[in-house]
Amino acid sequence: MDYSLYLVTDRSLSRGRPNRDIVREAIAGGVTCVQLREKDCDTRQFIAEARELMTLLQPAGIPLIINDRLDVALAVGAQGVHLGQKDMAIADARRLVGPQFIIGISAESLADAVHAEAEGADYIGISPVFATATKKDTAAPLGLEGIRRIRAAVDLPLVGIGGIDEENAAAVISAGADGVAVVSAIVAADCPRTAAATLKQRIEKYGEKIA
Ligand code: TZP
Ligand code: MG
Repeated sequence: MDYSLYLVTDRSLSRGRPNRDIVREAIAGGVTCVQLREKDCDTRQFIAEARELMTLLQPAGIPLIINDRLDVALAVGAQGVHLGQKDMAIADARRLVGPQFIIGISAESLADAVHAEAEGADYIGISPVFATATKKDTAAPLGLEGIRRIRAAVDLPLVGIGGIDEENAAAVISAGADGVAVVSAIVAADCPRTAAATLKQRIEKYGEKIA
């Protein structure tokens, strides 16, 4: 599983462009994972959005992760679900799916991250790394130091989220994250394809330095 450039959708930030357009461009720019995040739509539309993204992502071999809704993920054959601290517990989710299904969780503290690993999560979203206007109810930013501390305590893949852009993406990786998850840096960009490609370049450049 390659979490290095992880796009999280948000239709309210896409300047009227549908998810399919953003995701098509992001694939061309090199995203390695996509999460469909819908905070404001009914179940039937959520499933329709997810199916549409599956038709784009499957041929590209890129996994689709569904935010919050395990039922939606299962209905469309998505590869995983992303859960928050108040969503279904990992152990409960795992009872409903096989071992291949990806369960990611947002950790808002070192304790959350350690607990997520013990419970059997497949990856951890470190949330938020920096302050962000995209999500209103975030915990206090964990910063690069928070990534370092979590990296030292858990072996799971770590994905930083919150306020990440092309200027700070390499620092997030260099602090120990396996990937960066972004909303506005791609979704709200004039050209989501170029934005994804630039982020990818920043991340890969760091990879070369430590290789
Ligand atoms: N979870 C923690 S921060 C965040 C989510 C979904 C929003 C990140 O958005 P952006 O625009 O990349 O800062
Ligand atoms: Mg949630």
